[in-house]
Amino acid sequence: MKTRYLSSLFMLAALPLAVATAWAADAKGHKEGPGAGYEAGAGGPSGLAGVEMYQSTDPKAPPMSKAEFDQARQIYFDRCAGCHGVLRKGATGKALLPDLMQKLGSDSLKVFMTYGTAGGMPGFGTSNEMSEKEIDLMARYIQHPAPTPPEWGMKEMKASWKLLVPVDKRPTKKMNKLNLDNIFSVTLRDSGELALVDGDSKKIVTILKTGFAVHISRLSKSGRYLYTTGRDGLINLIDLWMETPQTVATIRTGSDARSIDTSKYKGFEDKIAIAGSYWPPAYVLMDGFTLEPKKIMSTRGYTYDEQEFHPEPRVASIVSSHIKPEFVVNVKETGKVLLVDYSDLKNLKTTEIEAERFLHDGGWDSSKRYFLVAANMRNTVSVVDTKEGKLAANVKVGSKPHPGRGANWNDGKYGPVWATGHLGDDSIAVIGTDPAKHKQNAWKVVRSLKNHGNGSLFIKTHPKSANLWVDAALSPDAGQRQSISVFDLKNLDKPAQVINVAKLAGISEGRVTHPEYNKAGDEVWLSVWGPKNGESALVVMDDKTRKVKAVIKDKRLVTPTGKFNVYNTVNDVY
Ligand code: DHE
Repeated sequence: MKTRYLSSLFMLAALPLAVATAWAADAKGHKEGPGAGYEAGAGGPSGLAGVEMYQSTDPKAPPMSKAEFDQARQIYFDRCAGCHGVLRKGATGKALLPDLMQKLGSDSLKVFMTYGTAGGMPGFGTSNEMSEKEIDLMARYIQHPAPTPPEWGMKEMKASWKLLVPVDKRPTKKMNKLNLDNIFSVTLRDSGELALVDGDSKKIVTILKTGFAVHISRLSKSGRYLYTTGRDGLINLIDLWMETPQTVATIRTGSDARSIDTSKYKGFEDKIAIAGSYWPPAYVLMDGFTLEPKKIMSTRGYTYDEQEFHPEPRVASIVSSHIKPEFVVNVKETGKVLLVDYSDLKNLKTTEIEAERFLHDGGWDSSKRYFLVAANMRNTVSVVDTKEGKLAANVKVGSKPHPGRGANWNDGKYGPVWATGHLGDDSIAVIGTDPAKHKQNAWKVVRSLKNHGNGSLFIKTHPKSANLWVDAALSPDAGQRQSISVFDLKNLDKPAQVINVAKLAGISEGRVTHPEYNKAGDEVWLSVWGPKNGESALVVMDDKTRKVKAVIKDKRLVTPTGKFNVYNTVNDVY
């Protein structure tokens, strides 16, 4: 790692000074350390990679054939777009616009791609992720104008929409004997599937085909319908009442997507679904029972702070309010949180809240009035007061907060709190969340706990538990990423117990991630996320004893990552 940084610094010295300085300064926007590799696009194939696009060429740039352009375009969307943006106007990484790229020239660009940058851009050559030939191709590609992927409007959505089982052909009562509240919906990332696992018997109920690399599962208010979104924007609507749960409708809402949720407010239960897209930058409101698209809303616009136009502000997390007919939509690049009132789709009202740029994932506080969302590249957690419809606070935390949905508990000293781990350091920020009864602690980091490693993705507890479970799934240290920290919430001055869960499951290569409780709150389920062609497992830990209760291994469990317990997801218990 050190050698890579040193070599790239050395190479930087060989560039024209002004250009190299500008580049090095901008490179600070890139990822550093344990989070490297966890960026949109770098995290998995993008839905845009296979999309045909128009090749426009710049005569000042080195030539490319159509076949080379198509290959480079695919590599760009799989590996680069997450940081640099679809249109290369820069997102968390630097803008890669043709005039500057031509100034840098092919040789320098090849150096950056091969060795990475001091600011944290991965060395695609040194890590063998790209061959010399591919690096040459990419160096030429980014000197030409960026192709624009097709937009995806109502016509395309409607054409992709499949109502496989109409509502009147669905069961009128639950047709299986499953305890639906305790079903776990498990993402099988690299097989483009979803496993439904019975939390009581620990047996796989069924495996369903989905979009590729499904990102999240969310549940309708009644708990009957399960929604998933693939990175390719394919939404599956699954009816859990069927004898064997099955997909009853699908639609593609875009070509690159991460978020989905459904209406939970009284009178609107199950009725409206919402999906967010990375491309095109938009969200769409749909019929919750059929996925028929009703209304598409673009998120293109101006950043909240500098008020610069951004052509592709991606939709990150979306949550559904329990106290109002509203969805909370977090727009990454502009740093705006939208409260979308779905009670009248024809006369849609949205409240636009200035929060912070690079919004990503987040969750409710225990009262479900405040939504806390990580602005990861700004080391901030933004707190939105959904009752008042305004920003409550921007709280400075550690390096690159990544909470998943976070964890809530009633702290003996500070009252109700919510916590997040970090990608960029080993701290866990504990934030006071009760301005009514604990005003002095509200929206302040009241405790900072020490995780067993950097690169934490997810943290979890349960109202019935006295434990807090925190992963370090992206730690560069193998032992750390295979382990989980367990803190005693009654005595947070005591260091965490660190458990190597992968070892307990007999898996030598794997990341331990995404703790999720069962409905009762007495078991914690963990994924041992192994290689695509290797072994993975789900490990069920007894929350009280912190001992293994069950190891679920099955050759169908390919790269399990996120797990969503039906009851806890419906009710936002975390
Ligand atoms: Fe995620 C949540 C985006 C990579 C597993 N991820 C989210 C959310 C967003 C997001 C916007 C919040 C959704 C919501 O609540 O509505 N994730 C991204 C990316 O852009 C990124 C960095 C790169 C990419 O190309 O997708 C990325 N994510 C990953 C992974 O590599 C993970 C670890 C493994 C995987 O399955 O792909 C991963 N992300 C998850 C999980 C959640 C999630 C399990 C839901 C957490 C929860 O408990 O709600």
